Amino acid sequence: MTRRRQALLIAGTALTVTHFCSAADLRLSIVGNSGKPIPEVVFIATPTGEASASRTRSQSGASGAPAILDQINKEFVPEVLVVRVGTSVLFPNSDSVAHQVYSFSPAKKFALPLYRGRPYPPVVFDKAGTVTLGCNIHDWMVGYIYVSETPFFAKTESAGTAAIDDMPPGEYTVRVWHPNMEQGEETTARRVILNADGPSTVEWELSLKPALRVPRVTGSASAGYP
Ligand SMILES: [Cu+2]
Repeated sequence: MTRRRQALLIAGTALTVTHFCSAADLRLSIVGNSGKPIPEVVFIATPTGEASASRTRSQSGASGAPAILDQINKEFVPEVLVVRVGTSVLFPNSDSVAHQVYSFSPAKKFALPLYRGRPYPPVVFDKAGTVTLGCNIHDWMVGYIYVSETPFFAKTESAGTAAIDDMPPGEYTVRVWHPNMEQGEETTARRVILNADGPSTVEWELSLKPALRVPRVTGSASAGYP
């Protein structure tokens, strides 16, 4: 059976989940084919049916505080940031060298000037989708902003786990995204029924492609740049 067919079968399966205490929390665990946990995986839960209706009142858009995507040691930190649609993101530069951040992604095209420190206002991410960031000075720098249409999102930590707490009970479509995953994001979709009587745990296995990164330039080869 091909991997794609397997993924489609998974997508069509309503999940049976385990409930053990009093909050409606959703927990996610992601491992690769070798069983190793995968960090930096975005986890999106979209309410459907009753969960969707009960959520309408409290969905007031993104919170006011901007999210931060820093530049440290000539890398984006974090490499993957997930925000609700409408969120402002600040791009401070914590390095002594200047960076020039840009994106050509349809969900948000922008280009900041060459700068050090924190001189520019935040960028508002007003359309759902994935945004790939680059730096015009350092070709190897790559970062991602996942702009979520729902407020129910999380990102896995180094142990490959993530959690979304205090969710309204009901039915959700849950999907995952990672910049190097082999299958398409939509093929990861699963239906999850979340009951009020306890957290639900969903486990996934995800295949990643090797990350194709431009090698870092070090030493004298980069000496001419600001
Ligand atoms: Cu740079």
